Amino acid sequence: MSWIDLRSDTVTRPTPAMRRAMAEAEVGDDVYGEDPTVNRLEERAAELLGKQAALFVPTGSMGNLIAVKLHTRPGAEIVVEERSHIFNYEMASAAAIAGVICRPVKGDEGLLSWEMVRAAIRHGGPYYVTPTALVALENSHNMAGGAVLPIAAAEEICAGARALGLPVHLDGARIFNAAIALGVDAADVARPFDSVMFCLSKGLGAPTGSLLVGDRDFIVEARNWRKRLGGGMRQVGVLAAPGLVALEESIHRLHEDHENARRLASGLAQLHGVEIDPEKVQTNIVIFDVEATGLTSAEWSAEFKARGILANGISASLMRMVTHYDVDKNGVERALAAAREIVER
Ligand code: TLP
Repeated sequence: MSWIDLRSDTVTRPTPAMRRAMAEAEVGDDVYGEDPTVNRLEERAAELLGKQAALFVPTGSMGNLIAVKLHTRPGAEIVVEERSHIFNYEMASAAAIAGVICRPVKGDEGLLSWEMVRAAIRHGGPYYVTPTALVALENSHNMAGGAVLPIAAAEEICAGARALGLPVHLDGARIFNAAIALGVDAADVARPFDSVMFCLSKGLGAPTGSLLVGDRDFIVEARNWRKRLGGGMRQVGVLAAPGLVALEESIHRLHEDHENARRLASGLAQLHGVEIDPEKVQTNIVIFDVEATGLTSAEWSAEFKARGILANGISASLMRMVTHYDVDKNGVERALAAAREIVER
């Protein structure tokens, strides 16, 4: 059976061009700053995001952790959206390694406003203990169905936070998806933020790697923290090379994933007991509620799997499907046909 894998856009495999680039990559010892391919990737990432400098990190989680660590001191709090990746999926690294706690705030369908953030900011003092040190946003917002935060809202939050002396980090794992949905450049999405992390290994299709971008001094310190976390990676040009291909080629086809996600959502919305508003699908993530079908998400996953479709539940009643370049229109139709069978079983 040929599988249609909609569990995540992390499952994408390197393209032939990426594999060639890996084989041919010029390399050196990156801990000495001598890997020319890594250096080119970092320069290109900074340029695309409109920041001074960038650091290649093995994962998005490490990029977020380094940012949290650098913007805070132990004993502080960071304001995040309640479904954010930093709060839910990073093994509490903010607490375990940076020594801060997350103050989760419920956004409107995942999207925070300055009013919501401001209400969660705390100034410390003998009773009102933990002071806020950082605000961290996510765009697109993975577990809010790939929702996109408009530029004006991001600007307002960043300006408000800055006026209170607080930096703002962006978990931009899928910043290029957000930029396409907004019809702007990634640099426009990144502009108001002090630091941004984005991933090469999601819809862009590179086998691994993320970039942390920000001011030059911030990135110098970030490099020290990457080393401290065991992330001095030596001849890692073989991994940076597919990242360069991703930045040249993959960005230009992400809109296809968004079209496929909308097609998927519209088809699912027709099915009895499946709840989703296709109008709200802005990028490549489709989250739908299956409670009214009488099956749990685990049962849906099993039923899908029996029909060659891979998709995970993200709660007892919510399923997530993520489109990417290994799933074409036919794959979407196969997933919809399977969903139809499950509902009509
Ligand atoms: N997301 C993964 C899972 O961890 C949930 C996925 O399948 O979507 N920020 C965001 C918004 C992410 O979605 C992810 C990964 C990360 C950070 C972490 O990236 P990695 O996996 O490279 O550490």
